[in-house]
Amino acid sequence: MEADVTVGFDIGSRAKARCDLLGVAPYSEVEGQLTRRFLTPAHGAALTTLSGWMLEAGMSVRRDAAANLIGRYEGELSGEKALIIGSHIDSVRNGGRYDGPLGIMLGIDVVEALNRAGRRLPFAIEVVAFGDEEGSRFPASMSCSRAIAGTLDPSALDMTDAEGVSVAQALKAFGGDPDTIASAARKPQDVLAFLEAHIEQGPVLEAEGLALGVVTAIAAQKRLMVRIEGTAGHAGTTPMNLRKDPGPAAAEAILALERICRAGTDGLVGTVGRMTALPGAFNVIPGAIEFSMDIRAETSATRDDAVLTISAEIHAIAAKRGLRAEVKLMQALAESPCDPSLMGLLEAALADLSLSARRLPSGAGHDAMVMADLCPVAMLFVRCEGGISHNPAEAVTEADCALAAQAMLHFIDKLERRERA
Ligand code: HGY
Ligand code: MN
Ligand code: MN
Repeated sequence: MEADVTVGFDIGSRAKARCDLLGVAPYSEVEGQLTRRFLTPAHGAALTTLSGWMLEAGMSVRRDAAANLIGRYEGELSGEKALIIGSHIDSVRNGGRYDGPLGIMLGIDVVEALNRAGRRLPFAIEVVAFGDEEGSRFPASMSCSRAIAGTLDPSALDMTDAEGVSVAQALKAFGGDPDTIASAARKPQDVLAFLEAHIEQGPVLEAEGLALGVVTAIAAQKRLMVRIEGTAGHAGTTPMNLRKDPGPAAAEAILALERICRAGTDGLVGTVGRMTALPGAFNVIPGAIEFSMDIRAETSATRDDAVLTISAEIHAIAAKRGLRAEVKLMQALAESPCDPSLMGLLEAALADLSLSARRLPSGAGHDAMVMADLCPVAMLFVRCEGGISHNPAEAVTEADCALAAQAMLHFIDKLERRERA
């Protein structure tokens, strides 16, 4: 089937519409915005609706022990190794509708197009909705793709959310099975490749007037928690020169992080996304300040140098003020290159559509960087308005989503030819 034929439904733009449909309650925890964290009722509602769409598209559907939703479209023979197409269904707090879900919906659209054309391939296709890519509920992220890749550290199940609920407890309540989570791991011989379509979450494609891009590699990242401890005290009676206040120290530390990252190279970026003063009262000098650090660069070496430099400055700032600082590593993800031969197939697919194949790195993390431990991976970027993401203003066009679906069908054509050669 030449991929450009109409397939009986608006392939690609339907994918966008479905992301919009899942952008509101009950698929969000909060009225009027999209917050869909791992193992919440909103996550469950989304999996129920996605299951129906996967079945309609001609797939069988199952959930694994890690609460991944997996649709499977068999190849010519059953039990064939699979091309996995997928992305994450969870969101950041008050996030956008397309960061994650678009890659799942495009996968469903592509399978439905094949199914409606009665087409079977020398490989199966699986569409996967990973439940925890953002790490917006628990401190670590990527636990679902790690479970599939067989790289999940069991200690991740002990991590707790702000209410003290552990991943294991939440998983059990959700219908997953922490005790058999190792069963979610796929064998490398059962997986042909992983393809993730995702919004770029950056400004490059839009600035160059391009709808789609081919990802070369995904940046290395580290997540750390910093705690600076002083002495809690009365805000009214404690003279300024007698305070052990961690607040100004945290401010100095965050300015140091900004200075070090601004001066960096290799795409170095640093972010403090979460900060808490404890005990957190108007009239109490904080006893401690806790804040998160998200440090990324195109290579782990640059990332690690920056983490060491920033941590040393934090300890020096604390010492100068007679305070105590702790910097705790929560998660490390190494940079992850995409597979050159799959990138070539993606570029050829874009050429079929008379689209230039802009190669670009991803500063954002993706499940693809974890799946790369299991199989060769490829990522297709879709232009997003203003490069805005992790923000309700995140936007894509129907036309670009339709082009992405066509590119994925052409990619599959080429993968089929390669597998039959
Ligand atoms: O943080 C990231 O880069 C991704 O959105 N989880
Ligand atoms: Mn994402
Ligand atoms: Mn994201």
